[in-house]
Amino acid sequence: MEISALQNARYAYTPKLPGCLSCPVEEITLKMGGPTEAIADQNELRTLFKHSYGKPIALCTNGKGDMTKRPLTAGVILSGGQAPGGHNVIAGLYDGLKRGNPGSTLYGFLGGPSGLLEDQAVEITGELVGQYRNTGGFDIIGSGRTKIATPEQFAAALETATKRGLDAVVIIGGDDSNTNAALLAEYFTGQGSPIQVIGCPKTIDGDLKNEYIEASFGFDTAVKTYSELIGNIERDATSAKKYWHFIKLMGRSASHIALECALQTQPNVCLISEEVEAKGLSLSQIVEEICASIVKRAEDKNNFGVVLVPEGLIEFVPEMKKLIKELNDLMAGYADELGAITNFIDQVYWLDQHLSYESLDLFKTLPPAIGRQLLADRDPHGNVQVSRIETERLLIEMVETKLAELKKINAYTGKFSALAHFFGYEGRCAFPSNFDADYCYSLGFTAFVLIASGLTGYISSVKNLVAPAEQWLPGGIPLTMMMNMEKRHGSSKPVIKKALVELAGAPFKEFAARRGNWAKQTCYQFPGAIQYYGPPEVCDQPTKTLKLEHGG
Ligand code: FBP
Repeated sequence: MEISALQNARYAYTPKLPGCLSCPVEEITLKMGGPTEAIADQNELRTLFKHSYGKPIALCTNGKGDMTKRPLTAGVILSGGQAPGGHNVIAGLYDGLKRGNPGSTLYGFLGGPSGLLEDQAVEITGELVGQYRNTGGFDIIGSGRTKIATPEQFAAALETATKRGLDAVVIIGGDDSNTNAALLAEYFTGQGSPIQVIGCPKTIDGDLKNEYIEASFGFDTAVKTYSELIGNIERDATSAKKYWHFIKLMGRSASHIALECALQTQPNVCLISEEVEAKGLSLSQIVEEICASIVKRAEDKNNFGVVLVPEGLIEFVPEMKKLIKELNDLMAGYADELGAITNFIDQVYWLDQHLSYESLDLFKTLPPAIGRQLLADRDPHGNVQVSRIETERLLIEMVETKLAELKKINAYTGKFSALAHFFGYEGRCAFPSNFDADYCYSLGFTAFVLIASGLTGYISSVKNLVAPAEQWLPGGIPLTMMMNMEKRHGSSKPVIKKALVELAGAPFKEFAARRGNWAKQTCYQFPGAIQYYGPPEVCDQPTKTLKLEHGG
């Protein structure tokens, strides 16, 4: 296979490690804090996690190390959507294990959690991992979205792990996958097994973060990739002056990606789902907000612009949320009956008799393509697959209608021609930025430290990320500390709390203070492509979100 010049160069890149991990492993030790509590619902969680609740926070430091020196056997799983840097987590884990004892073994379970359930794995060798260092993608072992939920699945996971003689399983995933890691750790211990479970925070969506997890890996590279593309489109728009570009950005529920891209590129409009929900905005009010910018810019003969739309927007519009909830319930409750109706017109006829009056009304006003998308299959967690709903096209249609009305009353005299884009997959497998390459390698290496120190039910954590890597603070956070109880599929379940955009947080406040200007004037910024080689101020900067959240 031919290899690109950049890929070759990236093989030679040595990821930076935090200072306290850049020494012989015998000198690494863990400093343990006091007992911890969950963020909410402590009593229920204490009962559900009898063996793993309340463990102390662990911080890596230097001293006389007490990690085991015996050869270890670990298994690693990549879970959920791809995120740049996953290969480096595996590389960091592999290098840590080998530095601890060259006789250690790492298995990679194939295709996500199902690889563990079905015992499908490969041994990760130095040669194999060498082909993937500092590269994007999850293709070294593949990923998947299987949820470990039933008693049989938990038993199958333990059977595979025991059969392979594993000391530990490392799950690299988002909030749902790390919830699974917590449940698996509790189950293994409850069954009397010494097999440890360690999680690693992954997702481009940026919604797995809290006081202890400053960022999920992949967010940095993904937002920089999208911002490059948005900046290019902005420059094209300014050159041609004839299109309004509506750009939907991945991120599932949270709008962190859209917000960061807005801070980097200064578009005319950026919708933030969390704000839409907080203000209870309807679809027509959102359309009015977009039209206000179009009308103002048209007064200056600027019949072009850029609108950023977060992927999960429609689930945050109260009227749409109600409709989606009703559809979810119907699709779950009448799966066979509704599944047997294949024709859209017949599906609408069926919905006529089952949806509430308001939801039916709304459903009928939506373009049929959107209606079809809303009736498409749910993901394994029962969620609408928002990446498949063309919200950007829905908004364009509604804006066109509104502008036509405004034209009739002479409130708008411009020209409106719109183009729709969706950026998601373009950023999930990019070569990790230096930040993600270093962060991921450090997360993987830290996972090894947690394993060799005998911990289970922890997530690998690296803090102080706005400082140079040398000053990063690696450690482990008990997973139960990040959990609360939430309603899922009608019953209360322990889950890691998803972090949505905080309207009182510094990134949103910065955006809110500046967007008025952007709506009327052309203030675009062009971040350009991710740079891997060059001065640190160009190559090693974290995101604006991270800097603003940490006082930068
Ligand atoms: P994770 O939360 O699993 O990291 O997934 C992130 C994501 O890219 C979302 O932004 C998007 O909605 C979803 O995956 C799409 O997933 P798929 O490609 O499996 O449909």
